[in-house]
Amino acid sequence: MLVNSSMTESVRLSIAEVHELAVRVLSHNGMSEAHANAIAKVIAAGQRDECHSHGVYRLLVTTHTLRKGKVSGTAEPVVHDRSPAIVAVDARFAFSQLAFEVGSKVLVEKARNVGIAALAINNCFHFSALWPEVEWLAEQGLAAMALTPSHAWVAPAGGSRPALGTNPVAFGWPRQGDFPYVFDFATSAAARGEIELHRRAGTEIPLGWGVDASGLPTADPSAVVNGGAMLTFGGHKGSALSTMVELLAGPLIGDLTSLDSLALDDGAGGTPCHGELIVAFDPKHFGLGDGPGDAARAERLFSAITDQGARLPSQRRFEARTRSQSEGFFIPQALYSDVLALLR
Ligand code: NDP
Ligand code: PYC
Repeated sequence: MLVNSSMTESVRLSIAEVHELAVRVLSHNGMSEAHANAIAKVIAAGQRDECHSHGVYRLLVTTHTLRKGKVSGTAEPVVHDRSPAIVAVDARFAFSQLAFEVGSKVLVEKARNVGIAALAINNCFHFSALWPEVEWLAEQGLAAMALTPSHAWVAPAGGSRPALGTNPVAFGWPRQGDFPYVFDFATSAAARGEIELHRRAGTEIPLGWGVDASGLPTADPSAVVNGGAMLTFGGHKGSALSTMVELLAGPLIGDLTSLDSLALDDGAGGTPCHGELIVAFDPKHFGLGDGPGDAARAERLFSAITDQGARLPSQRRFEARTRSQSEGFFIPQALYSDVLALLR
């Protein structure tokens, strides 16, 4: 660890140091080794890829949720084999990562056998980005989608009262000899974590991210968080997509909506608790994967995007990853101090 002299308010850490710090903080706050390791992996990966809203910052929220006694730090996930194409994992009110680690292996097996398969994770506290999951599935040669609700912080298009979660949608597509094609975004104009980071830094948010308690557009992150509402991206389109996420990763899999999750939180300010749906497609069963034709058509599409100077989603992330692997990365000193305080 090294303090950057030109940016005295930042601290440089390596990926291994963040992983170790995360394990230490989570274990100190009562989490089992298996959960702490599974969570440390996604937190270190988030920071490595410069996804600041889902990196080291998340240690504050996860620990707060542990200390409030909301989440189990030790419950082992239980797998329910529902059908040849469906596996459910009951996270038993622990965080989602260990449930994904266990369930995703069964998901891959089922997708390879049947062609398309779904993993439903139930009763999980969910704080993480979804790209680590679809990226891993793409590395196994599968196309994949992941959806999850959150807390009801977001107003539907045309309204001003929160009813929807920030509800991310992620997609991964396997590519030969390259990073997979991956996108992962909240269906709100920005993730809640981005607004929280602006609030911590005392900076304004772009107009269009949220409204204040009177339903008026605001650049003040605190006004959005305290009594206001976040907005969906793309107006009614984001609103409908977000509603789809609520339905597919909520009632369809026997789990909570973002409204239910916020009610369950009961003012504790903890991580949302609900379900997650992950669907995997094995290209071989759909006729793709037989070589040149279809995979090449997908590659021509990617080239048509990048040849004109547009970038593929995740490209920034992959570049950050390469940089972080050799140089480490900087996090704000204030965040580092707040995380160290969790060891007391
Ligand atoms: P962003 O708007 O930052 O990015 C969304 C996606 O768009 C990324 O794949 C990003 O790639 C890509 N992208 C961004 N700019 C461009 C561009 N100019 N051209 C092409 N692609 C681009 O993300 P959000 O704020 O919406 O979400 C951040 C994270 O928050 C997500 O990982 C999401 O899973 C997580 N989240 C988790 C929730 C939960 O309940 N667990 C709830 C809500 C969000 P790149 O990364 O390379 O920039
Ligand atoms: O950033 O919107 C968010 C979020 C919600 C739950 C985890 N991250």
